[in-house]
Amino acid sequence: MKKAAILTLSLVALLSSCVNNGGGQFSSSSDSSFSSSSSSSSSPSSSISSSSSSSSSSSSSSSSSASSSSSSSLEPEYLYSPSPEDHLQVFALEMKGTYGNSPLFKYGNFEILIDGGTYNSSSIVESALKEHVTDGVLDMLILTHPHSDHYGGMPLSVFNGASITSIPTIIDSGADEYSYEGYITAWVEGVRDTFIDKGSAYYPVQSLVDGTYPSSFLITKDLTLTFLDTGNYTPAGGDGSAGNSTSVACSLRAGTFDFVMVGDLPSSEESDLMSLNERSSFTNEGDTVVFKAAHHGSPGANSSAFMDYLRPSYAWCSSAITSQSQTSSGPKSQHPFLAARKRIEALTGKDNLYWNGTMGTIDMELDKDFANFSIHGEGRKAAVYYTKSGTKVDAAIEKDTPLEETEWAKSGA
Ligand SMILES: [Ca+2]
Repeated sequence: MKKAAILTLSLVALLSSCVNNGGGQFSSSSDSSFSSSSSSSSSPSSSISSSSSSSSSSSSSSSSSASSSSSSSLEPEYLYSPSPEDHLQVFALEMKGTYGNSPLFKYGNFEILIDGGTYNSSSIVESALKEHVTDGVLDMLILTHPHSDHYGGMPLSVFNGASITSIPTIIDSGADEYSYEGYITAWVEGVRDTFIDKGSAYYPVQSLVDGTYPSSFLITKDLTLTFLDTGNYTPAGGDGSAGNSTSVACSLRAGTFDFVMVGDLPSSEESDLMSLNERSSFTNEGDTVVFKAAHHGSPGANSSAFMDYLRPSYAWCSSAITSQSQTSSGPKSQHPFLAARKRIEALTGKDNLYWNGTMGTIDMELDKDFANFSIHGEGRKAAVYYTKSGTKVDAAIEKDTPLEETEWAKSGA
């Protein structure tokens, strides 16, 4: 019941938020229970679109004042109108405490945050939002799955502290329930419901891959966010106890670059993703794939088969160095584990795998023509570590260093 209320609200919210953005509305690719009780009089168009061609479909609502645009011959409407100098920046935020994951994408005034790391990382997330979301509108917020190293660093206070006044689109794995109460209070009731009440459109990811809504969000003509079916998403309003397996998988295409992220998806579910999605459904032959290592570089993810399927040219790992990560003989093995690194590097090469444990926040950037790609670290601030001989490793020296060239990796960790 609550689910239905939220979804109905969401529909209205999406329509109003799109109007506020000056962008389009959505086109439903099939009749849906989600949209049935809506009273909207707006006509459907296409700021999100199905990845399988045909866009302008009909709505189940009986729109009385169908106006302007719903012919398939028209240009699709995009969520964002870019300025000439806009270019893509990706900030893989430095994390504190174990694990943690939080990339922030920024294209002009359009931002997407995916997860927020652990509670310890909240000040980093808040600072990043303050610095980069200058219009107060965080355009999309995605929580990949209901684990605290993903939602813990982005409680409501973080968004309030960063003066985020609206989040037009929220997407998560679909869980309303989880055994850990913190998920309900911090995420479901804390962030999600609060912003839905303020007008956010909310999509459980299952509704983006089962035909209820289109699977792609058209941000600009060069920027598209596509959600990939894994066959393992939590039904809307369900229990998220399957955890990592329910992780949201998506790919952000920017020109000929594709940023692929699958949360903490384990290898068996990577296989499910491969069987359900042709690689060509989200990336073109010859595109450059940039991969966020699955599950912080866990050996139980990032399978060789998945790497062969994705064929990444670059990858980054998101996890933190902690005080527990040292032994008297130097760094000890932790995420990202060597077995996973080797499987990723079989495709990227050793020089193109990066880790924000040693680099701090990783800044990735494409120029405005989507031609030149660069990766730099801002420098590790959250942690210190020592070599086997007890020498403190200077953060500044390793800020741009690929993972296998760091003192950490050279120690055998
Ligand atoms: Ca914005």
